[in-house]
Amino acid sequence: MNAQQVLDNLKLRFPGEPEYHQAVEEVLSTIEEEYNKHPEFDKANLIERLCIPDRIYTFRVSWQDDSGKIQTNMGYRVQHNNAIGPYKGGIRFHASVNLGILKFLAFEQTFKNSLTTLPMGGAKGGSDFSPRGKSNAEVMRFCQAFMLELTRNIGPDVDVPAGDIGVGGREVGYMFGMYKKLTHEFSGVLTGKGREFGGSLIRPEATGYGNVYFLQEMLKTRGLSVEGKTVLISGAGNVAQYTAEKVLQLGGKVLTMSDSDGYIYDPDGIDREKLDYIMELKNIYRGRIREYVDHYPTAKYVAGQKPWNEKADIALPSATQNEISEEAAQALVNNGVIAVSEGANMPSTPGAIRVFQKAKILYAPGKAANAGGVSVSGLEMSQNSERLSWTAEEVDHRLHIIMEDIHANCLKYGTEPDGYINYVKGANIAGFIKVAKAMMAQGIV
Ligand code: NDP
Ligand code: 2IT
Repeated sequence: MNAQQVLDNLKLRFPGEPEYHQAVEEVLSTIEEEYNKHPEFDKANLIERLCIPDRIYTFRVSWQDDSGKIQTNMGYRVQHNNAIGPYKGGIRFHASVNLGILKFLAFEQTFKNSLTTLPMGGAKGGSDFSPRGKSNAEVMRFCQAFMLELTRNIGPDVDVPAGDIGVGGREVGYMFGMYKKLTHEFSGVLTGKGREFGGSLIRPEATGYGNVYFLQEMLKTRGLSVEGKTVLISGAGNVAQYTAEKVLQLGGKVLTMSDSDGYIYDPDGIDREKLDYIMELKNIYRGRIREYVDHYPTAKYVAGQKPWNEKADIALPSATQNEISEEAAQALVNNGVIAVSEGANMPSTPGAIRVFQKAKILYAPGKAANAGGVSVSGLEMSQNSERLSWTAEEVDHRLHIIMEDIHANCLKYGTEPDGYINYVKGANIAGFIKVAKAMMAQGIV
């Protein structure tokens, strides 16, 4: 294959989906050489079959708001690839959601899930519904209306959704309830469930913890550790919160957290008590991060900005895609950052990645570093199948091993002649090979 030709062709066929094009370009540019070692792949047009989703469901969701008005939103499920297992991936509820964004996420998920060592294909779904400012009753009615349509396309052996931006335990619970009501079936059709009805211990923590375990592995390659390091975190949601928790446990100092309106910087560090405040603020009161400075006046709130101009040793982007521009990456590097590990999906723009790699800092792409979330989802599926639940220690131990394995695989395929580890290349090739072999074995389908 000629990666540029394949990409140009996809852009022509699927215009107006820049995030999808961006994700495909990053993968194709790093796997081209490996792919071309296997002429049988090209004969089977493996590359187009791997880049274009297996199928996409699009539907209208109608629901009634508290004032009695009937609202409509769009709902989607992108089933990208099920060569190595049932479709698996989160659901995002956010005003910015569109098909191009979900196609990028489903594409990435396919490689990420392959890296986890567990048998899961790739998918993603969501809606342009924004839970922000909605009452609990509105969120429930929306989740029910969304599931009314999605039910027929998913199943514990078909496609197993979970959370993502705007979808946490509350939303998964409402969707699970509706699925159960419609199908008369109690199954492991969603992951990230409440622990009382089949949810795995450590699933809420898994993405953030997993990212920090991956960071530890990266730091070890340079004889370093998290202890004593200053850390910038973006976001204040699920991933950001448990990233901060693990950094604190390991003796790091968290300086920032953010939401889509701005960021807070606490020069004394966000300690355990302050993190508890943020968790309560975000998870129970669904408040805004700016409220932090009312409680802790020695901290500052910077409206409309991202935290990347602050000086720190480590950056852990945990909010959303393309949140680190090339200029922001340069600012981080100029300020002496030693490691960037992505909790979010594709938070660094292509220009930012080039800056990190040119500076030869430790840089891990989301599909490797944030794979802990979906890994524990996979472990939740196993527990549901055997109708058992494992202890928190058992799940955390397995998560740790999985993150170490992913790191080892990145090393295997991404170590360059000068010893620099190109984690983007390593993750893409390792994720690709397994899916490619499975697809070849299964014929043209
Ligand atoms: P949450 O909804 O819990 O939190 C999202 C956080 O990011 C919020 O603080 C939110 O602020 C902020 N944010 C969302 N959209 C934007 C935006 N457009 N610009 C700036 N800030 C934004 O989501 P998660 O923590 O679950 O997800 C965060 C990232 O991690 C996403 O990229 C997701 O795909 C990825 N991820 C999540 C996994 C999971 O298990 N949950 C697994 C792997 C990756 P606000 O409140 O203002 O919207
Ligand atoms: O991006 C992701 O990996 C997730 N949102 C988690 C997916 C899952 O199925 O747990």
